[in-house]
Amino acid sequence: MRTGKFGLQVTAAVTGGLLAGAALAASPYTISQKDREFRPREIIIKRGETLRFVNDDGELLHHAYLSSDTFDFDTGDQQPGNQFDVVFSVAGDYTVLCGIHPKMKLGVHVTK
Ligand SMILES: [Cu+2]
Repeated sequence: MRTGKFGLQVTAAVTGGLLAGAALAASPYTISQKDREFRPREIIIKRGETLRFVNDDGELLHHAYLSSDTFDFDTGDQQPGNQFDVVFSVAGDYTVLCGIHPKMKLGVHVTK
């Protein structure tokens, strides 16, 4: 799954040119979802870098999402063990929430 998803981004970058920043990004930064928390709770990345949302809980579902004027995503319900990559293509300061656990918050600061 990891290889397939990355491969998809590379293909899109080569063919479309729009996702070149994503293809050039460093290895994804892992955001763990465990015990109803995002770990870490804050992260600073550069525009075009990828966060990998992983459900590290044994039984709980998680559902990370972000809704803002400039950027949004939605992982859908994530089963334990599931991972979901998000390329942050727009600079800004964001708060990622979990649709299942309202107290879960992740600060993402995307620099240019
Ligand atoms: Cu959650």
